[in-house]
Amino acid sequence: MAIGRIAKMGGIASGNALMLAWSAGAQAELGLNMPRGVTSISQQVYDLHMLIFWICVVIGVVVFGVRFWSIYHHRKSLGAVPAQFHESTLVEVVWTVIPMLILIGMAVPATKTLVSMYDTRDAELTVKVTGYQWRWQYDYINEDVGFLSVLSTPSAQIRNVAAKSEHYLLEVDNPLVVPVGKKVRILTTAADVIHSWWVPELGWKKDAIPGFINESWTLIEKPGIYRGQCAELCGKDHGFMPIVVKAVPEAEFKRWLTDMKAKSKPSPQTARSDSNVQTSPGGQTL
Ligand SMILES: [Cu+2]
Repeated sequence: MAIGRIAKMGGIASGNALMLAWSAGAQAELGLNMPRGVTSISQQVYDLHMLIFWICVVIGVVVFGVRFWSIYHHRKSLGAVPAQFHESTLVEVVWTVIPMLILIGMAVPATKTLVSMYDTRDAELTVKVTGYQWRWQYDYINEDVGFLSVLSTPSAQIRNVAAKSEHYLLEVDNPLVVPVGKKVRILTTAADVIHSWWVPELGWKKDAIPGFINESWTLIEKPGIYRGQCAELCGKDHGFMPIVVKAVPEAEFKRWLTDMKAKSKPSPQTARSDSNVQTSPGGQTL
């Protein structure tokens, strides 16, 4: 009796622990799930992911439920006798039609999300992102603004001779600055090997391939700093080319753009001496 009660209490306790583990807070802390993100696309991607996840959970529960029920209720000790039949048209129709309906039910929302992810029309700003070993170049198309974005974590932290900072390996000297509430088209390419531009809060990841331009877009609704990394193994310093996106109100963005234009304007003397010299992003003369 006492053992039964203890077992029951143990069951309740482990049930509660399981529920706790499943609470949203616990999930966020453990980082088990993908982030909801800060754009309408990232929310759509998250909702789609959860929808497909729960469909899979229901399929799993139903299939394993029927299986375990059948094993238990048709066990040999009860004297179960297997049915003898072959080629049941009804069974074949049922196990073809049900998965087909499930797949169509998944394909409709997935296609809708994909179509909106690829719809780069009416973008108000275009930024070209170029991957290099091991840094990113951001060019604001038609704005004459372009710069390199390089890891800014001090090497002492990397060599473990200084304490690690809060955004260790996820900080850069020049972040990509974009206005909030504006549709920004992002063209991704690379100049040496394949990289991948990935900021989880934006809801997508885009390969940066030499010779190709991949298109995507984002519309960030909340000002903030969003961090990501190169997501394609691209060489020895692959882990040292983070991405930082700074989303700011439009007025602040315009001020920043004006400052950058003023900064990037070469002085007449430099323009003259550099007129026939091309430089690589690393600064080496080509
Ligand atoms: Cu890379």
